[in-house]
Parts: sequence; C-alpha cells; structure tokens
Amino acid sequence: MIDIIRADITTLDVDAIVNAANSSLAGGGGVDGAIHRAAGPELAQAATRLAPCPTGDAVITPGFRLAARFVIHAVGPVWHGGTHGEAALLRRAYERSFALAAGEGSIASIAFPAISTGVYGYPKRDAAEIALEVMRAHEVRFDRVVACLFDEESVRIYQELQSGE
Ligand code: AR6
Repeated sequence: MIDIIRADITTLDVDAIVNAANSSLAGGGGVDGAIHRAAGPELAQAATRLAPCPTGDAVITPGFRLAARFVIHAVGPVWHGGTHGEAALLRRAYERSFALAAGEGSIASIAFPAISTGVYGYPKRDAAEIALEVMRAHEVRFDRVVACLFDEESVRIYQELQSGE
C-alpha cells in the first residue's frame, strides 16, 4: 500500500527522496528550492555535474545534509494542454526514478512529491493517477513507498484514487 502523507518532503527519514527538478538541476522554487536549502550547496554542485537532464528523465545524487541518503532529481513535463506527450513524459519521470532507486541497491524506502503539479501546471488528478499507477507497479520491491503531498487537495485526490473513487 502506498503511504499517502501530508508533509515537507525534506523532513522525511527515508533512504531517498525524489525532487521535482528542472533540466538545469541547479535548484529552483517549490519543492526543488526546499530540497536544495535543506541539503546544502553541495547538492547543486553534485547535481549540475549531471546536467542537463532531459524532461522525463532523472539523475541520482547524495542527500548531503538531508536525513535521506539520496536525492533523485526527476524532471517532469510542463503542462501544455495535454497534447504534447505530457502523460508519457510524467510516467517516464516516475519510472526512471524507480529504476535509479532499484539500481542503487541500498534504497528500501522512497518518497515522491506530486511532480509537475506546481509551477509546471499539470492537473493534479491526472498526475496523481499516473503517479499512483507507477508507484503500485514498483512498491513490492521496496519496504516503503511514500506519496508526500504538500496541500490538502492533493492528499484528498490521492486518497480517493487509492480507495478506488
Ligand atoms: N515538500 C513536498 N511537496 C512540496 C514541497 C515540499 N517541501 N514544496 C512544494 N511541494 P513544484 P513542478 C509540492 O512547483 O510543478 C521548480 O522551480 C507542491 O505543492 O515544486 O514539478 C523547479 O526548479 C506541488 O504539489 O514542482 C522546476 O523549475 C509539488 O510539490 C519547477 O519548479 C510540485 O510543485 C518544477 O515544477
């Protein structure tokens, strides 16, 4: 069962947190800014060495000052109305994050924010359907998979989808 919580993802004691990054991997606003502030400047140094990261892909770095040992920086799509491959790109961002987590070998717990649903404008319910579908497909390989949400509406949407509404 996916663990749906409302929290600041930077506070979580999990092996890896996923960042909703942009291709430059240099930090930004929203959850990206919060993660970079909490991890310290080493995070941007490590991440930008791996830039640019195409939309729909992800890279992995250490978590530096975070409790999480790793940060997986995933680049979700900007919403352009839904006819520009957004769904496939969002799905790939989640899939690539799981592939990196599995490939690392020592990641048993992982937390995801609602990628693309802030500044990037992806409709929350459509994004949540994709996020939960990919999380469910991979959860058996992990002790804990967390959907870490920041706003009440996202929590309600995820809970509704989880309960089959
Ligand atoms: N913990 C968990 N979730 C959070 C946090 C937090 N501390 N802060 C915000 N959220 P966004 P995007 C939620 O805009 O849409 C950045 O500038 C937020 O409520 O962070 O993928 C990057 O550098 C929303 O539900 O990411 C990129 O340029 C979700 O995280 C761009 O924004 C994602 O919102 C990426 O846009």
